[in-house]
Amino acid sequence: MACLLFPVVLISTLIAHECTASPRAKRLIIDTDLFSDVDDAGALLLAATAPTVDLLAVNVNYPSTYSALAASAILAHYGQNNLPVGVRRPLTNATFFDSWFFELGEYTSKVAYHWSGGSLPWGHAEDAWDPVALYRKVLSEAPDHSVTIVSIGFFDNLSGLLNTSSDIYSPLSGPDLIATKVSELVIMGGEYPSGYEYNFWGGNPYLTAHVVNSWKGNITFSGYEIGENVMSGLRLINEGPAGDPVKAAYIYYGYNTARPSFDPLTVLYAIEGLGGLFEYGAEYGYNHVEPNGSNRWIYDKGVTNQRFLRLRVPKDRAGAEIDERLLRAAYSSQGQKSFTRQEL
Ligand SMILES: [Ca+2]
Repeated sequence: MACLLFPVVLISTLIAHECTASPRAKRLIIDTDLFSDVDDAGALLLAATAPTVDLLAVNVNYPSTYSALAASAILAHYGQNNLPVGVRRPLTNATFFDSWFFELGEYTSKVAYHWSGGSLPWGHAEDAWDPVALYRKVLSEAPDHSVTIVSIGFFDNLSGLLNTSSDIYSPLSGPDLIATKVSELVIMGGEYPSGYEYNFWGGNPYLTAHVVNSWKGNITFSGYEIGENVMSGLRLINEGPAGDPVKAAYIYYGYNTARPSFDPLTVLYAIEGLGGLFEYGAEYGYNHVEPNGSNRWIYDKGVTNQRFLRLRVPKDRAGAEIDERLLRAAYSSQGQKSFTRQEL
């Protein structure tokens, strides 16, 4: 890991000197649901502020106006004012209600309103890109084999990309454009070696199966069992900068409790690779998704382009690392933000 734990008191002075950019930025596209869990917000914070990342676009795979607007607001707060945001259609004004546990709160509409900004300010969700068109534009403009796509939600947008043919952006079909431009698809979803996980079944599981079972390039899977017990967010809540939108999101959503770290862990792998936190759970084989969204790892020695992750450190150590990263990332933006409407 390039950046390990530092006392919070040192953060503001160390940021300028630690985690300096590598010679080659990693080009990322994030595909997020940003709706029914808050860890997507933490993941966006990490991706938007990482000095080694060239964030190309964010696609939203949950069709709520507030999901798209909140993504834009969060990105703008961390200096990504012009980043293109796509969202799956048709849009609704759906807001999250925790009808499973009655313990979680809604955050996307509040973040979207109070931190309105970026390419989709409040009231302008319909101006968002079609996510499939945005994929094709951004991929066509990128150097070959240079883009990492991080999927931390559902699969509608990626399935749509696979179904495309030539257009104004590229003469290539979706699969050929992916083969030419994408270096790795990193997916938070499924359980390993087998299971039944929400990102795979909670949207349209047929589309999950379409993407996972037909994608030809490199895929790395971050399963439910990785993030489930890695808790994070409390330090951002307690020690984060006043007026930070992701700090607010964690407060609104979890009522001052830590949350599992599915998406921040997945983005951290996408940015830095195995580092000190991860190892691969299998040296060969591939993931297979059934039409109901359940999955299992097929140990086929003839397939080596897919992997799943395992933690190589205790869950508390991984949680502390994510907490430190979130805090450091939030403070790193202090010189960039233009305004906030709310002090927390
Ligand atoms: Ca998610």
